[in-house]
Amino acid sequence: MSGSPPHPALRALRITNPAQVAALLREGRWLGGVGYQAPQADAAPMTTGVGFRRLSANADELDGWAAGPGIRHDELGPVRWHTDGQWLFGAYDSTPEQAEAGLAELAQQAYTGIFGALEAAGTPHLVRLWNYLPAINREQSGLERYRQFNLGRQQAFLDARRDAFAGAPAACALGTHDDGVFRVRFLAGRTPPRPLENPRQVPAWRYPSEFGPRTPTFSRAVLLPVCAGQLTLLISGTASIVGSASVHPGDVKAQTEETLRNLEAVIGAAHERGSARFELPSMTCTIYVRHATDVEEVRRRFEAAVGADSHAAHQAIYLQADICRGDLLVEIEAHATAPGELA
Ligand code: 3EB
Repeated sequence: MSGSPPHPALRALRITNPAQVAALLREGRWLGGVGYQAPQADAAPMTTGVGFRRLSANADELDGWAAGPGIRHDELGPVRWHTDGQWLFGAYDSTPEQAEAGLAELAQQAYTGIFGALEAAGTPHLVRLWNYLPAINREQSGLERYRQFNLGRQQAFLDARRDAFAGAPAACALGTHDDGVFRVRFLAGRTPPRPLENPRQVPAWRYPSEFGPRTPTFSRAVLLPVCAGQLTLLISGTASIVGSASVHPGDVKAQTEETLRNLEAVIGAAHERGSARFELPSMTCTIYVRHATDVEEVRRRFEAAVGADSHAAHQAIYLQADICRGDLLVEIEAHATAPGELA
């Protein structure tokens, strides 16, 4: 890998001060990000908020990406993006009416549009996607809306001859209750990331059909060389699933502990695929809790695992969100960058 490090560097930032975004924009280094405040017109380009109920004081921070310099804006149909030619952060927003009508065809259209944008921009390789689905668990026309989304998403990957199974990007899919807009945010690059699976779980793209007619298109994590000698680990939304089954129904403590074991297992998988060393206490986490009343219990378990004084404990953002299976009460995603090379 040391022969051709990707340039320029990609940096993950948890932004506490909006002035940071303004400064990065002026320098041509702001790629984009996800904020968790109420949806509003972009405060800065590519930073539209997603309206979750915030359960921690730091939840007005935003998860952003910087690269460049020389970042430019472009758009194609309903997809818009920022790119420096090496890295790309993009956004798709439906109308509320489109999302209300159903998510199968809409997800297929959205992803087809995203793939077209990635080809046009010359950054074809998806790294990470963030999917925000209004009424994710609602049954509609005989199929739960999350399962509708899985149908359309997988079909778009197949139509575009992209890896819908092994080799899929990292992702999360959360349910929103804000303005009814189906949103997708995505990070892509000129070179493919290394996908990772969790040895405790069946790959999501191989789930049995009891979880829906088409399987979810995501890997448990990706390892991404972001500049010479640095790897970023992006762990997808991780929940209380062992094999393919949700475990500990109704028990938020046990679900949180199972989720933490799954995160450790994915970190272990990363250690087999690269020399970078990651540990959960120094990762940046976003924690989604289905019931706001569970947040203190989840926080207690999380802080017991990572240490109350750790980076992970201080940085964790807690949000109320619906999770893609009705029996899941908590989901945690995490990322970090560390020195190392792919194995
Ligand atoms: C799971 O493991 C929990 O459909 O993109 C986590 C991360 C989940 C991503 C997605 C779904 C997705 O199946 C749900």
